[in-house]
Amino acid sequence: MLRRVSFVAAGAVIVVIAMVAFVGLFMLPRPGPLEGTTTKLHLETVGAVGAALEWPRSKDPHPDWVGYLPTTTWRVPANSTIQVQIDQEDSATGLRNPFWGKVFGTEGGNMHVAFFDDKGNPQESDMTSIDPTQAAHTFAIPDLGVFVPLLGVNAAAPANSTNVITFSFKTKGPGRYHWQCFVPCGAKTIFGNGGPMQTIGYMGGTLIVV
Ligand SMILES: [Cu+2]
Repeated sequence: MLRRVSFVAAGAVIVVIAMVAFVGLFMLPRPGPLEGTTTKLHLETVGAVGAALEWPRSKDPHPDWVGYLPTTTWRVPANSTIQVQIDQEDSATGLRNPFWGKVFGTEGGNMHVAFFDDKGNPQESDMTSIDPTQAAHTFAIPDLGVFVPLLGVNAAAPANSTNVITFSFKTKGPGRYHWQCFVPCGAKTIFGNGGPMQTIGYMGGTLIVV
C-alpha cells in the first residue's frame, strides 16, 4: 500500500514538473515589444534564431526555430506611413498557395528587393511579385490588406548573404493588428505549420497601432 502511494506521489510530482517546464519553456519566454513608437520597422528573418547575423537570440528555448527578429510585437502610430526594411537571411521553403507570391497593400503596390541571382551576383529591383516557390517567409497583416512575400536567399549566394526587402504601408486607426507568415516554414512539424508558426515570438505577432 505504502509503495502504491509513493508511486502515485512520484507520478504527481512528475506531472507537476512537466507542467511547470511546459509553461516555462513554451509560454513565458516572449520577446518584448520594440521600444517606443516608430514609423520605421527594421526586422530580420532567419532560419534559426540562435544563428541570426544581426540579433541572435542565444538564450532562446528554440535556437533552431525560424523567426522574425529582434521581436514580433511592434508599436507604430495610427494613420501613418510605416517604412519597413527586412533583412532576410533564410533560404526558400515555398508557398502552398501561389497567390501570396504577389505584393498587396504596400505604397506603390510594390517592394524593392536587393538579392542574389542564380550566379550569386548581387541584383536589385522593384518587384510586384516573386516566384511563389522561392518564398522564404511572408510579411502579412491581413486586417490592413498588406501582404509581402520575402524572397529566399539563392543557394548560389555567398555564405551569410542577406536579401534586403524594403517597402512602406499605411496604418489605419488605433488597435491591435495580428500579423503572420504564410509560408509553412515550421520545419519538422506537421505540414510545416507547428512550432514557430503557432508560437508567439517567431512567425507571428502583433502590430500595436497607437
Ligand atoms: Cu515563415
